[in-house]
Amino acid sequence: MTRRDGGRDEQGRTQTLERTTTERPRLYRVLLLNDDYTPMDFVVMVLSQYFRKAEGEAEMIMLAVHHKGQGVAGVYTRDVAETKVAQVTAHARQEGHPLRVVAEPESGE
Ligand code: TYC
Repeated sequence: MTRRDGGRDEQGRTQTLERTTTERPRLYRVLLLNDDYTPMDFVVMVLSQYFRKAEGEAEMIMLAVHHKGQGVAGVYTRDVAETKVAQVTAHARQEGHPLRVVAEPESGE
């Protein structure tokens, strides 16, 4: 909903636009990438602490990443996804692990 008049009336007063529909924000997948050095236990800890996965599911996702090269840790709005990428990357580096974590938009691009 954009207006050529910049949302102002003839007197230059700001106008209000009513909207009856809402759009859902774009969602981003946070992906874990496999590497040869990050310990399996650390990846399981990441999945349970940062992505709230139960122990069994965390182990399944970690093993799927280990075997297939990458896997989805969770799906979030952009800010949350980027924050998790930053937090997990910082934690991994602090422990000396090369774990790579990235966010990508859910629908293409
Ligand atoms: N491949 C690692 C190992 O054998 C485990 C691992 C799993 C690393 C998932 C990263 O995203 C990852 N220790």
